[in-house]
Parts: sequence; structure tokens; C-alpha cells
Amino acid sequence: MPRRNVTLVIVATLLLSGAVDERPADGGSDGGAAPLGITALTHSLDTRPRRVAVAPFDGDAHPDVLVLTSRTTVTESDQLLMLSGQGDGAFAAGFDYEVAPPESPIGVNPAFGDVDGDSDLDILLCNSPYFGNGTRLNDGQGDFNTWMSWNFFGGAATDVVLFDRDGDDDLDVFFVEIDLGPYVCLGEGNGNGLFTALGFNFFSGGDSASQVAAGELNGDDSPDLGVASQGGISLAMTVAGAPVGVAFTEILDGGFRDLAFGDVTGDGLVDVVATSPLTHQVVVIPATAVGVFGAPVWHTVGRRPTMMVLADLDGDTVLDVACTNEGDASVSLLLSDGAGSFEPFAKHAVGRSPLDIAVGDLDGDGDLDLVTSSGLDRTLSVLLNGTVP
Ligand SMILES: [Ca+2]
Ligand SMILES: [Ca+2]
Ligand SMILES: [Ca+2]
Ligand SMILES: [Ca+2]
Repeated sequence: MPRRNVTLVIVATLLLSGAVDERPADGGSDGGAAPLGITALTHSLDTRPRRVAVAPFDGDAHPDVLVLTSRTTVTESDQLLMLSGQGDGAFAAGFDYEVAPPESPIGVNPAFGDVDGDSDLDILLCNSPYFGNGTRLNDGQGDFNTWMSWNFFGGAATDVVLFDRDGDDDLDVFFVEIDLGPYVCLGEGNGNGLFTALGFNFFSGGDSASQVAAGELNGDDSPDLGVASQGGISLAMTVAGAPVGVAFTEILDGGFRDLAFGDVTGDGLVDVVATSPLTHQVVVIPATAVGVFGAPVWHTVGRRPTMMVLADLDGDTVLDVACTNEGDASVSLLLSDGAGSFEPFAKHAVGRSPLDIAVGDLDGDGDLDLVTSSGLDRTLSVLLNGTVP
């Protein structure tokens, strides 16, 4: 039985056309008509959604949507809530937990994975005013009432990522701590939902770090780490067996919001992809050999791209890029042609000032759908992919 993470299988490759062509509201570049035959749905919430994640959390096979909300007024609290996927693009109400009290700093950050080895997905919450960094364990039915704190290196973590650092089958944790440092921090998973401090290094760009990534870049079976910050993109190539290995090198100068590792060029080598809000571009740093990167290639998208996912959206088995554009209430789709280039980007309208994006097959038809959050509109925008008819 698979122990963790979500496996989403693309089963068909038929393309449909006829999507809605959305135009930016305040400048930026126009995209072409979206090529995926997207159907857009809007889900209204009582609170302001900020971060979103898609995965089967509640014990059935259907992907659910996990939402972290931000308060509207100082008298409200931040919430962690779940919309329980019904497998057809519809949702039922799931749990709703308070994760930050009124008048506390905003910014609880989530990650998910099976951190206690019982095959259900658990939730990590970092930077909570209640508990700093901690884990909510899944009871297998979609309740997360067991709370465990692992509050090392202070509590003000930026984005957090789970990965198996040392191949022992327990998920380990990586984040940037900005209160005491800034430090890049590693924690060893204990296999029970708790983590033990492994080590930390001062990271000069950490104050402006926004998102982190982990994955295998250089082929040594020891996952490598990345940080996107206002100063650049930095990578740490870890060496198998190294005790901590958090020495970062900046590989690209500039201001970046989100980054991810994946093969978007179709050559089997893992590339680095990031969003650059100020230039309205997505940058691809292509691997030219295992762990060796060539010149960055810039792709114009919508206005102020922020959060991003890599996923095979058109079913050709090569990863594509979808990013939220904060400045023009849209998602840009950069579809890889599988040979190192991308189709001209396409856009689709979503809620205003989208704050996050996640991917999963929400309607159960075999293609990957997208969901974005708009705190301003108090909505989630669900873009159902029409690749599989
Ligand atoms: Ca679990
Ligand atoms: Ca590649
Ligand atoms: Ca693709
Ligand atoms: Ca789908």
C-alpha cells in the first residue's frame, strides 16, 4: 500500500478547444484562448481563503480541498477548513479548526504528507501563534484533532516542505525561520508526527524568502533544496549521507515568489521553475545534464505571477506550468511542447488577487483540475480541465 502522497494518473490525451478567452483588467500581457476546454466554477466562503492544497484527506478516494483562511477583522480568527470532495467537482463541508487567534500576526503556513506512517495524509502547520510549528494527525476519517507541537528554531517559519531526506521512509521537514535568523532549518521526521532539529545555517537572503522546494536534482538519491526570495533563487545540492547539508548557492539573481522542481522540457532531467512578479514572467532554468543547469529561459505570463504548480495538464506526460497572476485575476497556463519549448501562454479568469493555486483531479475524469483562492472575493475558483471529455 502506498504510504504517502498523491498519485494522480493521466489516462487520456484528447484535447478540446473552445475555452473562454479572458483579458487582463489592468494591463499586462494578453494570453491566448485557454486550450484545455476549461469549465470554471466559483465556491463562495464565509472567510478569506489564503493557502489551498488538494489531496484525499478524509478517507475516501476523492481529492479534497484544504484551505487556510485569513481574518477579515482583528476580532476574527484564522481557520483551517476542508471542503470534502465528492468526486464530481462538488464539495461538502468538512472540518473547521481555529489556527490563529484574533489580533495575532497573520501567516500560518501548511504542508501535508503522511508523517506517522498510517497511510493517511497529515497536516503540518507552521508559524501559528497558538503553537508555533506543529502537526495535526489525521484519524483516517478526515478529523485532525490530535495536535503535536515540534517547536524548534522558533515559530516564524515561511513556507514549509516535507521530503524524505535520508531514505528512511519517514518524511523530514525543511523551512526558513525568519524570527531568530534568518536560518534555513532541517528537521528529522521521527515517524510519529514529530520532528527533531537536525541543523540550521544562516541564510543571508532568508528575510525575504517566500517559498521553498525539495526534490532530486543531481541524481544522488539525496533530495536537494531550493529557496525563492526577493534576492534570487538559491539551491542546496545535498550529498547522500551528509548530516545536514544546507549550504545554499544562488543560481539566479532577481526577485522571485514561488519555485518548483520538475521536468518541464521533456528530456527526463529535472528543471527549476520560478515566478517573477515584477517582470511578469516565469523563468525556467533547464537542466542540461543531471544537476547541471543551463541559461535561464524567460516566459511572459499574466500580470504579477505569484504561486505556481507543475502538473501535466494536457495529458502528454510532460509537466506544464500553471501560475496565479495577482495583478489581473487570472491563471496563466504554460503548456510544454515536450521538446524544450512552451506554447504561447494562455490565461483563464479567476477570483481577484489570487493568493494560491493547487492541482488535483477534482471531478474524477482523469485530468488534472486547478483551484485558486481569492481572499478579496472570499471565493475559490475551480477550473475543471476538459482534456479528458
Ligand atoms: Ca498519517
Ligand atoms: Ca528537463
Ligand atoms: Ca503536458
Ligand atoms: Ca478532472
